[in-house]
Amino acid sequence: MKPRPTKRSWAEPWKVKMVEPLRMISADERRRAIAAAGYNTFLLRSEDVYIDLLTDSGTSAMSDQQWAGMMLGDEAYAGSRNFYNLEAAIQKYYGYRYITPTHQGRGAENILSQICIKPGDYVPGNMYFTTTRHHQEAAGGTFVDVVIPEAHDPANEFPFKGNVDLEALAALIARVGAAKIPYVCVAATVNMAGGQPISMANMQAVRALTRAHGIRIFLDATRAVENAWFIQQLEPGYRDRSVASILLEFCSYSDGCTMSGKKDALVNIGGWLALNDKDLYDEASALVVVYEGLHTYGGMAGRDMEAMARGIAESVSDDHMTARIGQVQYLGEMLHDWGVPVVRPIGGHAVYLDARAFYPHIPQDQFPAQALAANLYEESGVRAMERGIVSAGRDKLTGENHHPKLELVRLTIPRRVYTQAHMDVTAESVAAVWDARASARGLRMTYEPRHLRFFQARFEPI
Ligand code: PM9
Repeated sequence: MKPRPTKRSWAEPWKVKMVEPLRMISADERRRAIAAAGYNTFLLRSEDVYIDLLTDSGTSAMSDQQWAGMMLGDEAYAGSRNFYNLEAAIQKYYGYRYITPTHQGRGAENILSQICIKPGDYVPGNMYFTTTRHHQEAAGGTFVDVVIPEAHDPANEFPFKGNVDLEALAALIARVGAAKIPYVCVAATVNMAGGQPISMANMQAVRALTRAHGIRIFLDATRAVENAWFIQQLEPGYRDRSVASILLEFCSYSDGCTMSGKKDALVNIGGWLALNDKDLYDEASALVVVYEGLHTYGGMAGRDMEAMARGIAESVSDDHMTARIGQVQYLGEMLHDWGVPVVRPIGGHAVYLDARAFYPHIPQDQFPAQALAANLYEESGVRAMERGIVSAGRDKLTGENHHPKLELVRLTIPRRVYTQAHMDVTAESVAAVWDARASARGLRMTYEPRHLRFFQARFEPI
């Protein structure tokens, strides 16, 4: 008999009411499918995928309460009752004053960038995100990475690797002047660093520094509830506070946020832009009508706004967050225990494989993370996403490839969708690719789109 573990486990605070069958296609079919997709997992058909860990964006399972809310959609063009429910939920849980929905996160990023950034401005942030930086650059700004150096080291165990490097931010302000910095873009958690959180203490310090210079802070709140859970678990003084109260305090140190509701807010589509300044909001809502729709729907159906309002309330539940991040950590710790190189500590929404450590023989210009994601699909039907040199794109001035220190493959866990058994199968599939690492080959890019190339680029094996 094995010794009985003494731990007490968490379990999901829900049970399953409806299922969607999955299907695994044969190894031959997978080989053909990934070749036809140009070795880019974004270009696979979803019906050829067994376990889909491409993204946690828009892939959550909604609750019965959310589905019930869908039936209460008020599809009026203007002033839908669901907008007011959504506005009230954002005000209650995030604390911002003025809100306009957008079709998804990048819609909000576009509006914010256009109203705040002038050509020649600098936008510091705790690591780039693809769509965020794209809109900042399209508005004429230059993104400056001010995340702490630990964030660029996959093995570093620092618990708050999403923190802003205050000295680097102060140095930028001294170098270019506060007038050239329309705002600091703070992401919580930091996606490209491995879903790593930023601490409350660091956020307070960023607020103090920026206030002294009259610079605004806009939060990328896409996974701020997950960030609040990490603060509760890891930061002294927050263990007895609810995730909801931590979220509210965290947001209070910013002047507004962009949001992709497709992540934390447990919906399949939607986002918002929230601002505390009325004049800025007026400018934003004048642009929303150009790009998104009227300011009371911003590209969303009434029913989708209702689902998001209800999803926000569900997302801040402590039990939900414990199970959500618990599942991510279950997968990550299993791989780590088996000696598979993953970004440490395990982040909030995904487990990130360190492709440099997998394939030290493949130079970064031969796209090791892209190759690893393709190999994982071919091996097992598990779909992951490249987060390395392909995602990083090119320098907007020189046209040269960015060479990020982190060359990663992201196994992203949708919320309330897969079971521990799916995590076990995923871990075993990754381990099989790890065992076969010596024979892996790099890729050559055969088609490069002009914008956000990782979505549509095509490759062939070298
Ligand atoms: N994130 C993700 O898979 C969607 C596809 S990749 C662009 O991680 C942050 C931190 C995100 C994010 C999307 C957006 C954009 C903004 N900030 O996809 O436009 O992770 O709703 O949000 C994806 P939308």
